[in-house]
Order: sequence, then C-alpha cells, then structure tokens
Amino acid sequence: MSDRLEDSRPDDALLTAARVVARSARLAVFTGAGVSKESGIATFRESETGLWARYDPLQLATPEAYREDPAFVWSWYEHRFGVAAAAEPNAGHRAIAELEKLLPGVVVITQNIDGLHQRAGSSRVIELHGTMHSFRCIDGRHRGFAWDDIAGQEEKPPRCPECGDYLRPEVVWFGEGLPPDALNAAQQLSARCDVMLVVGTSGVVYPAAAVPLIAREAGATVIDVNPEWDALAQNCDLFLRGPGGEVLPQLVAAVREHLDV
Ligand code: BJW
Repeated sequence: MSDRLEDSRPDDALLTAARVVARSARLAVFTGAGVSKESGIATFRESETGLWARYDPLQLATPEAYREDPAFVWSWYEHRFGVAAAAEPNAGHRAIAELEKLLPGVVVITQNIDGLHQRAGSSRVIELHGTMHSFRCIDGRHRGFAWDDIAGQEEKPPRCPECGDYLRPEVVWFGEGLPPDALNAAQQLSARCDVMLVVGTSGVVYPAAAVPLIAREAGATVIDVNPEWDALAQNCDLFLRGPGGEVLPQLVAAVREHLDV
C-alpha cells in the first residue's frame, strides 16, 4: 500500500480504505461537527445561517461568555438544542452505526454534543465534549438534569432545582477540562486500535485533536474523511475527500464486499 493515496486516485483510496477497515479487529471512529452537517447542524468553523450568523461560536463556547451574558449563551444552546432535536441522523451516522454490525470492537469517539450517533444506532459512544442533553448548576454540585426537568421555567437560564443557581449545559468550553473518564477511555482506545476512521473534524481543538495522532503514533492506519484538506489530513495514511454522508456509505458498501456479506 502506498503511504498516502488521495485525490488523484479517489477510487483507489476508497478501495484501499475498505480493505484496511474490513481487516480491522479494533476500529475506532473519531468524529467532529462535519459528520452532523448533512443533518442540518452547523459546524464551528463554517458560518451559521440566520440569527446566529453574526456570532462566532468559538467566542460563545467559553465560561467567560457565559459569565458575561448567561441569558445570551443559554439562548444559543436553546437554539442549537431545537435544531438538533428536529434533526435526523444522516447517511454518514448510519454507515458508522452499520460498521458495528460488520466488525468486532467498533467504538465511536465524538466531539459532538448532539447525540446523533446514538440515535443512528451506535452503541459504544464516548462523548469527549459532553452532551447538550444534560445540565448542571454552575459550580457542578448538582448534575444530570434533562430538558424535561427544566422546560417549564420562564427564567433564562433556568435555575438548578436543588440549589437555585443558574444551570448550564454539561458541555466542555474552552479552558475547561474534558470529562476525565471519557478522555482516558479515548486515549487508551486510540493507543490500542488498529484502524482509526476520522470524520468531519478540523483537528485543531486539543486535547481531542491528539486522538488520531496517538493512534498513528501507536501504529494504527488513520483514514480521514473530509471535503477539505484540513489540519488532520497531513497526519493520516489515507484521505477520502468528500462529505461523510456520501463517502461513508460507499466505504461501508465496499467493506461489505470485502467481507462478502
Ligand atoms: C465535513 C462536512 C461533511 C464539513 N462531512 N466533514 C494545545 C495547543 C494549543 C491550544 C491548546 C492545546 N491544549 C489545549 C489548548 C486550548 C484549547 C484549544 O485547543 N484551543 C485551540 C483552538 C487552539 N483547548 C481547550 O481549551 C480544551 N480544554 C483544555 O485543554 O483544558 C485544559 C484543562 C485541563 C484540566 C483542567 C482545566 C483545564 C477544551 C476544548 C473544548 C472545545 N469545546 C467546543 C464546544 C463544545 C460544546 C458545544 O458544542 O457547544 O467543542 S469548541 C468546538 O470545537 C466544539 C467542537 O467539538 C470542537 C472541534 O470542532 P470540530 O468538530 O473539529 O468542528 P469544526 O467546525 O472545527 O470542523 C468541521 C470539519 O468538518 C471541517 O474540517 C470541515 O471541512 C468538515 N466538514 N462538512 C465531513 N459533510
């Protein structure tokens, strides 16, 4: 296999990737915002549409922004929750879920907070940046509230039912530590996987962005699926250019052919 196959022979790259994936005994799938784009969920580094187009999401996803204007940051999450709740998993999420049926030991490590991998049927999902489906009070003493627990409250942000402090989503903002169990699990799986399929991440936000680097350093074959030649592409073995919703179903179909199922 050549060290790196990319645009000049995209079909070769896809078939090579399918052969590598079909032989995998421990496949890790590492995803970012791009995997949900075809479900209608905006990525971070490409502009939003509508009301939120004027704001930089990277400025809103910070403890400083929340301290400065909690109601504003809350309304951004409320908007995103509405978009995600109305969204459906796309063909890319579904193809990833299908891999679990074809291969042993498939684990999804995601930076996304939208829950779409789980809704597509992936059963082993590590959420590195938390989830938009759970809330805690600001100092973290009371956790695990669901939208349904707080939906009736008029105040924005709603108050913690236990202590009366403001609630916030259980997500990871810039400058905050990642959930230690999730980070440890992701790092260990990266060091042990034989193939890592990376989908839809710019690979610039650390420590999550180190996950594919750990895998490659440990000898795994890293395959990157992205319409753009992004930061991570330079550190992968195979680059499959295109949207996840198109490339992943093709990849899984080719894997099926290799496995003869
Ligand atoms: C498609 C597609 C299609 C489009 N199909 N693909 C080392 C070096 C430098 C800096 C740091 C460092 N270590 C830490 C830092 C600081 C900082 C950081 O990384 N900054 C960089 C930006 C420079 N990191 C942190 O602050 C982290 N915390 C930390 O390090 O804590 C230390 C600590 C330890 C102990 C105690 C206390 C502190 C935390 C980072 C948290 C990031 N949070 C966010 C928000 C999450 C909640 C929410 O969603 O609201 O996470 S920011 C945002 O970026 C979000 C994402 O998960 C994350 C990554 O973005 P992603 O997924 O890659 O999206 P995009 O938009 O960047 O890319 C989309 C890609 O899809 C593109 O490539 C497109 O081409 C592609 N695409 N269509 C497939 N159809």
